[in-house]
Amino acid sequence: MGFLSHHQPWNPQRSIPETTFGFKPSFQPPFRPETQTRPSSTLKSYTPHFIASPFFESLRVSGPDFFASAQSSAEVLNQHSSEFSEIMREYGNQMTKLSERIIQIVLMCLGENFERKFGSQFSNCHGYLRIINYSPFESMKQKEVEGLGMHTDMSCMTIVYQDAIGGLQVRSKEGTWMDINPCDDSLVVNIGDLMQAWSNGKLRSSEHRVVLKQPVNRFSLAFFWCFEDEKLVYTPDEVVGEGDLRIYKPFVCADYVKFRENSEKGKFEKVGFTVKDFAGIGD
Ligand SMILES: O=C(O)CCC(=O)C(=O)O
Repeated sequence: MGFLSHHQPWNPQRSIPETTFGFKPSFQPPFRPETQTRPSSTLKSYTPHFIASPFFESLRVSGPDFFASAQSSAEVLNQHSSEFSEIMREYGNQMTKLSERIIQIVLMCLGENFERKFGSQFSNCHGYLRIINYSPFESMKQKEVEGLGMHTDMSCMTIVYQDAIGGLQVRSKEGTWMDINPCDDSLVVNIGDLMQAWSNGKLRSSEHRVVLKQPVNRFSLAFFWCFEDEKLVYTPDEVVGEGDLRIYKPFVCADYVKFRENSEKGKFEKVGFTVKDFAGIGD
């Protein structure tokens, strides 16, 4: 299990961006050069072009107070009213609730009564949003470009909204790239590295990437749901299962996040090493 699609029962007359944001956010001009002179708190939440790829830029809005976080970053998006921050609060809170619900279902699938036994392990999880803008590439030079390179997410779980442009791809166990086509009123749910380690590999953190095939702006909004920093990530014996071997060493969540951020393989926090490199036992 890695990627799945969640059909959201929103108002069918309105698309997800309209329903969730009240408008389709305008990223043109997205994050302007004046950003360079903004206070460091704003800059920290902004990932400019040429870190993940020449086309990718993003803004982080963190929970649990999504409103306050959005307020401190709103200027970068040229959003001066509090409407933007209110929408981020609503969206962040809804995604938190949805993550809690999905994790209960995932635990139920892992074993009988597991949601009751282990639900508390996820009760201190927190989430953050990444508002992502992919800029158009020069179609005269290339037919398609990599907007975001292959990576796994650090989170327990990620919920992605993508606009109608498409480009998200997931790698199968066999190594084939599959398109995750945009679908009205649907969100993509992806298991992340923390959950792969916690489940002793029973849930797979899928490798994915974004390939831009049209020379137009692409917008996505990802919600990353993660363990608290101080959490010791350790698979309970029942989850490992009788006769099965433990394939991850216990580790503190924040240490893994630091490992990813400092990884030399890629400058962007998510590209490069995975939890297997960090805490895997054996091959
Ligand atoms: O832009 C997308 O559709 C996916 C983004 C993503 O994979 C990520 O931010 O980790």
